[in-house]
Amino acid sequence: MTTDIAQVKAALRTQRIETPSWAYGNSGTRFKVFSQEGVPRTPQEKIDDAAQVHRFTGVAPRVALHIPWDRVEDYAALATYARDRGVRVGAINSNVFQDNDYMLGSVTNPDPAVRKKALNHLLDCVDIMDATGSRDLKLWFSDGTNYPGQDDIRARQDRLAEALAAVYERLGDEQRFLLEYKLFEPAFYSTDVPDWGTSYAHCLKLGPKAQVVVDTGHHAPGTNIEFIVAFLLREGKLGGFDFNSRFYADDDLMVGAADPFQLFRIMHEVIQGGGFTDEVAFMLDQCHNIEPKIPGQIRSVMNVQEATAKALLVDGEALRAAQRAGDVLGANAVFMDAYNTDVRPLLAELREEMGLDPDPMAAYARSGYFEKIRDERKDGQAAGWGA
Ligand code: PSV
Ligand code: MN
Ligand code: MN
Repeated sequence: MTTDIAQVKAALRTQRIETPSWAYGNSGTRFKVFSQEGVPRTPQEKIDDAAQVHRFTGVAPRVALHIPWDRVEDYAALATYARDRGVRVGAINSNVFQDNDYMLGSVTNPDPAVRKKALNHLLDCVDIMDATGSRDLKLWFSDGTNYPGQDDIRARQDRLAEALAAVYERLGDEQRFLLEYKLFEPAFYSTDVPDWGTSYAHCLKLGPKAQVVVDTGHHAPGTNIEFIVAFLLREGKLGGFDFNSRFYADDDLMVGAADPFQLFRIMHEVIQGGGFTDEVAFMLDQCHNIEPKIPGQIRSVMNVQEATAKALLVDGEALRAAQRAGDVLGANAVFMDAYNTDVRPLLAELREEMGLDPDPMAAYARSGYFEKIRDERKDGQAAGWGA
């Protein structure tokens, strides 16, 4: 392999992986939300936990907020709180799916009053971005229908376009929105933003501040996600990722747990397509229903790093030569060589060079942080999936 290891390490040092505030609180399924000891009681405590993930990995300096789960009086003060702990507030995630008014949809609801309420929330989120200095507004809509004939599919697209245009209009010069798609759930017949094509079409019409976000858990089984990534990057429309694993549907499991090879293929397209920059937000979106929260995030961050390191190890020159020569097996061998490399020693070495413990999981376990929060946080939990 002729890849320059120093260059690989330099690139890995620049990687930024954002963790979601909602990962630190209790979560579960519709059958049961399991309570864990030591979960945060406030947005500030979620930030404290996110800061631990950064402390042990060195590559997770941002934490995404979810509004209103992370509602506070003073968002600028919350951003300062985060900075004082060595992290920054990342993307602002809107929530127009947990209110009775939204039973038939939010921005696509047939009732104009409900649409207005939803839009106002989205605009409020941009106000919050102004206060926190966040660049990205992440929009995920649970909107859709359950039965054929329930509503006019096309009219719902018109309503969606109207809301998105109003949000776009409100964005500042340095701000963007990332429109997330999801195949189904909670709507079971039609979903208003079900796939990348729908998201892309809306974003394309609006302009460069509207970008598509790829949640790796939101596709039909067997979907070639790396193709979507390559296509969107080529069009300058890939705003970021919500990384998580899925076995069946939107399982929100640890990144790279279900299919590390897929994660590698995605990262290969990111690197090939010039997407390994801050223009593409590498975010995690997962909920640890049964595993401990902070170590779950650390594991996911490490899994993204491992996939990235392997993708950086692909010998580009050899790959292109084999591709040009039509050497199918040769090209595939170059690709697989990189994937089959054990990059853990390289990452351990890199961490030591960065002044970190080579084993973030063990270092966190030894740190005593869990024992501290378990003892301190006895009364309740913050808002989130589980509250
Ligand atoms: C629901 O599927 C979801 O997991 C979406 O992926 C959002 O990004 C996330 O919730 C937070 O709103
Ligand atoms: Mn998501
Ligand atoms: Mn999801």
